[in-house]
Amino acid sequence: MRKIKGFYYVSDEKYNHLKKENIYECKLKGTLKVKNNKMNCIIGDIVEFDENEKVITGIDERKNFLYRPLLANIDFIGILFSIVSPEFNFNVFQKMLLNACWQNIPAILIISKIDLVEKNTLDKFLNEIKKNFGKDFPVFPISTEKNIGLTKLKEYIEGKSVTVSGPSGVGKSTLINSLIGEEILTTNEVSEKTSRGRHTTTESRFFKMDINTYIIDTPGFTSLDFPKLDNKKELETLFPEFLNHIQNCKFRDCLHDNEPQCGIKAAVENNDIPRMRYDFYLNSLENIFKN
Ligand SMILES: Nc1nc2c(ncn2[C@@H]2O[C@H](COP(=O)(O)OP(=O)(O)OP(=O)(O)O)[C@@H](O)[C@H]2O)c(=O)[nH]1
Ligand SMILES: [Mg+2]
Ligand SMILES: [Zn+2]
Repeated sequence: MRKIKGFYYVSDEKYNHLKKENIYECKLKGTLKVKNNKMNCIIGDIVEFDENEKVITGIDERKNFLYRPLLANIDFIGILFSIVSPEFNFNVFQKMLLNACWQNIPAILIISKIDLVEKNTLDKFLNEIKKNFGKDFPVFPISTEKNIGLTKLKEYIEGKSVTVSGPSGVGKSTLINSLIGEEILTTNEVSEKTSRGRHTTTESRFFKMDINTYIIDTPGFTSLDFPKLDNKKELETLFPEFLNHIQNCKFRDCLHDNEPQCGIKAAVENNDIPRMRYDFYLNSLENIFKN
């Protein structure tokens, strides 16, 4: 659930719904330690442990893991942005989406602070999202301030482990406090001068929201890397909306950049692929090796 200075906080709830959850402060067994390896045991790992000795003795194979923040066994990435204060950023959002797609973890978009805008501003914004990311992409507009949208979000994540990720100050910790119904996490106002958050949260931490439902608070990031890909051709696989048009490219190794008779560029011209997505693709193409 949590890791602090060499101690691992293990919950016994997941396999033991009947009795009250216990949290054990454990050390990691020596044989499980590979020197200086952050991957030895990470938040979200399913572990075997000795209740009396308070030692983790085994770690189950991970279903998946995320690098930044380092987490295991996540069902969804909840990408959280506020609509304003700080302002929504399409570029950063797409970068997060790209990373989620690369790690093969489904993403949902949670839009917070909708109490701060007029209804038609929100509607316009939601249309923009639909237009660029498809009508089936799950979007949850919420306000913790006015208690809007929280029930719907809760229903959607029931029985899952969801991480809440996004820039500083968008309301990640506030949302988690609302969802678990307790003021456990510290939150902080956005700076008036810069409209940015203050990096209040500094650790990733699992919270039990309900039976088998976990929500993970994470620190707001300052910068986000592009995925590290082996070759440029791989990038198109992270843009699912390109899939049906790639067969129309004349060249099999087409990168959809300067090549003639490109199916992707044709689809952009026909408005079958949103220009915003194509522009972001080109931007990524330039950056996937520059890590
Ligand atoms: N008006 C309004 N304010 C909100 C809402 N959600 C969060 N806030 C405010 O936004 C500010 C930042 O919230 P936090 O929860 O600390 O943000 P965070 O994303 O956890 O930030 P870091 O921990 O720095 O990454 C706080 O002052 C919250 O009260 C909302 O739905 N409406
Ligand atoms: Mg926080
Ligand atoms: Zn092409």
